[in-house]
Amino acid sequence: MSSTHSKRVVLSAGLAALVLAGTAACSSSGGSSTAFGHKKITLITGVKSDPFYITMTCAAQAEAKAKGFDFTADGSAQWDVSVQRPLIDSVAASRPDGLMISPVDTSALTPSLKQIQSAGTKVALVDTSVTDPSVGITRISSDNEKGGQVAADALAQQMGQKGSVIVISVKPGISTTDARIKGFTEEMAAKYPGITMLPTLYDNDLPATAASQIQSTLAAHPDLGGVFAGNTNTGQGIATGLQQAGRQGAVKVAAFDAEPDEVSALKAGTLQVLVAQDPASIGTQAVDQLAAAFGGQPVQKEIGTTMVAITKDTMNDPDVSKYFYKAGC
Ligand code: T6T
Repeated sequence: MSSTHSKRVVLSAGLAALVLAGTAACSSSGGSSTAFGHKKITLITGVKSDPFYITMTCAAQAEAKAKGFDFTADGSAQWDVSVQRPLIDSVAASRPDGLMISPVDTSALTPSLKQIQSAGTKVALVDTSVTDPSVGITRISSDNEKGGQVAADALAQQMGQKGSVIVISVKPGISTTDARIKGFTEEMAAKYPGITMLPTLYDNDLPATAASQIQSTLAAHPDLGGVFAGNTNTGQGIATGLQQAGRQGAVKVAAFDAEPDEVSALKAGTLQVLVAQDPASIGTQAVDQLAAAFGGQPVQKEIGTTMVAITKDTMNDPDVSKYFYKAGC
């Protein structure tokens, strides 16, 4: 299996909307389904209602249809191992030719995934991954650590490189959000001595919890200068909490993702920076890599996809707004 993982940094026009372009898949042309027989792909996402995963699902579904594959998608109702496990167990029973999955934990589900892989299903890890390197013929995601660094630089600029900052994210043990926090905190420590980091908080992917946490933080630290939100629901909750506290705009926020509520909060000035990913490309490229595997073609072990740091000044640029997530296909 070839393994290339290269990135290009492209600064778009206008205020620095930083585009981290991913690698391009080197999968085969794919060919028609007759070349592979009638293949079946199942997608299990982290949270079914999440616009990041809805955008990924829509793109994967379109690519699978174009290649003549059967395609089914499902996802957890919430970010929880006990909720995702039954979905994985049902895949073990149905034995699709390909499984695309965003595991909600870096290790708890690995035995089930190895069993599915051993039974002949080709596994593509999309967005999140697991620690065990033997799982997955391909791993496709943003460079989340780099995304955390980009968020730190953008937030520090918004804050005038001084003041206190808090990170609020989902829960420990998620490969993507853990990497973002690592990139963010290390960048802040290395480059911004005038910025003080408060202890990280976790909201279990619940906006109401994030809203409550940011208000409690403001009560304890009235001079709070900035917040890093690790994903969509956290960004939504922080925007709500700041509005409820009357501190929107005064406390600067960099949030990962670009789902509709976050985009609205960016436009309203409640959030200042969004680090958008390209879930559509993750979904499309995962289908392409599975098609290559079905056809005995080379498969790319790791693929990094694009991220775009967006501000209110750049959000109306079509080359930027094309990264906004969908709430439906
Ligand atoms: O940020 C994305 C995804 O990359 C992450 O793994 C989990 O949260 C999201 O789905 C957004 O809610």
